[in-house]
Amino acid sequence: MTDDVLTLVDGKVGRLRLKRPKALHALTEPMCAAMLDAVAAWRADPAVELILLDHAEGRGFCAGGDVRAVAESGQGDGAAARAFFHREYQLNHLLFTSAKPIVSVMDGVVMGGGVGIALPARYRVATERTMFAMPEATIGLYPDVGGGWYLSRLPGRIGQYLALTAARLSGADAVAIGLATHYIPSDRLDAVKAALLADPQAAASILDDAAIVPPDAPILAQQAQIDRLFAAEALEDILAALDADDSDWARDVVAGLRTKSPLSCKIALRLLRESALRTDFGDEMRAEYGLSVHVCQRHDFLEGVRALLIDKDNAPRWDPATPEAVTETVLDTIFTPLPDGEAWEPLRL
Ligand code: QUE
Repeated sequence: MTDDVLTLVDGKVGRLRLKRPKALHALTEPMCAAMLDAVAAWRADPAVELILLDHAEGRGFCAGGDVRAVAESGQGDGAAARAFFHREYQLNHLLFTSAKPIVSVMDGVVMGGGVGIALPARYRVATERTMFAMPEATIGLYPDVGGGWYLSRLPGRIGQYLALTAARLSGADAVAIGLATHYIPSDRLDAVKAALLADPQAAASILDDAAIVPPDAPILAQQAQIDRLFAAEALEDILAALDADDSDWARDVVAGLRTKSPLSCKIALRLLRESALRTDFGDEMRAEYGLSVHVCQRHDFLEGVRALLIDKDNAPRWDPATPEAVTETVLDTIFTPLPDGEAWEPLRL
């Protein structure tokens, strides 16, 4: 049981409301378990016609997972870290496969674990406050929670760009590349939610009517450069292309990219290559769980959480320290599927 998320039925709408404002609604294992139980129950309940996912108070939407707790476990036997990822990915998968329409309200910060619960929704509402990112390479993780699936399906090389640089997108950017379906000013959200509760069957038209044409999306102005400079399969070649480009944009991007974990970046590139070929989201979650089991006990993740979130010195000492030092052998180990009995499995319904 947890007070950090509200799960309730309001009329014909099942509501999931993140309520952990002191941690920007970052997901804990009990929060994932509570949402999983609720969505599983609503699945078989004809009285629930729509699922509405938002944050209940304070700034939103969701900063990710409780990576401090995950890293603490990773320093020991890793059992709690594995339990967290297993449950979180079951939630991601149950939302993804939900036959009932879901509305996610991506108002405010939407990072990492927040992306994993927002993007499975059929209707994904961005606002002028949306700040979307997959920043895991900053802390020695990689874009999980279905990140391989979503990022590998974005236009051109935008997915690789987002995964490697942790670039932040605006709400307008999110709509422009299909991550969000509607752009609705945040001052209309209360009225939109009230309308959804009153007539959930009309969700599509309620959202269409409330949406406005988004402002210009900066990502579209950058896309040609992204597609060209992130075209290579190898991290070393992407860095070389950025170094050889004399635009201010490329200089800024490569400076940021060089602060990320080289191991995380190489995991991300290989994951996106493999995920693009998958046809089943369950296969994605099984593959990512295998990666997470390996990565959550490795140096870079423990060091990244220390440097960015605990000591906040923002000076992680990555190991391997350079892209060249990340061998195919170490990647092969990390990408080795888990044996039967340890592998991820969807919630049995
Ligand atoms: C990269 C990340 C995360 C991050 C910062 C990064 C992440 C995450 C959080 C986070 C932020 C605030 C909290 C919290 C967690 O920050 O995944 O509990 O209160 O969850 O650079 O991947």
